[in-house]
Amino acid sequence: MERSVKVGLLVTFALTGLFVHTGLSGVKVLSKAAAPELLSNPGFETPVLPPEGWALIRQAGWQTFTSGAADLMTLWAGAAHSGNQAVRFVSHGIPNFYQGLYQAVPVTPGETYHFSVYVKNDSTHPLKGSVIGQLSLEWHGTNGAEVGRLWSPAWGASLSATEWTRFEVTGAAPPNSAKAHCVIVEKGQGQPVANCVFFADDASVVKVSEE
Ligand SMILES: [Ca+2]
Repeated sequence: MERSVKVGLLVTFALTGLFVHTGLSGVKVLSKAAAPELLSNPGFETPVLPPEGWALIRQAGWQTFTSGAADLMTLWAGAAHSGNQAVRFVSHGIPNFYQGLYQAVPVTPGETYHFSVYVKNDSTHPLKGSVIGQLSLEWHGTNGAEVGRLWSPAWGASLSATEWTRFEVTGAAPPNSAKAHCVIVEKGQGQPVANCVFFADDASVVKVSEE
């Protein structure tokens, strides 16, 4: 019974964002007030790029992965949600390609975690075809094996190029999980177009406390 109540709360929570449910007497209240940031370099401000410069994202504390093609993710000083830098993802035209970056953070089973990022389309090289981006929370056990995965909604060709849009995914760490890979991934799917660009900035992972 307690389990079903909690699931209902999490659904509401995911739909409405981080609001306090004062109307539900006797139910645990969720809040991220003062929750410490679990990511390092969440705003991609390190290392500071030289004028007209660029750097691979793996120089900035994030791990990268690809489907085999070249890594086309770099730190970028030409767009930022805050500070001066963001990450620039450039697409391949290779069907079903993917590339992404992640950080692993320790988690406690049963605790709820909230992962978000701001993304923006590039007005001069916007996303086209089937290219999308997405967040995932991948739960891993103490032996490293994945024990579950949650996805955010995806962004694609309709993503705004004038305003930053926040995407998020929230969920409870499952039994036997020890860490979460917090992933920002780009996927080509069936009909990707090469050289499409989106930017990502101000990622955040926090444990949602119960007050
Ligand atoms: Ca930034």
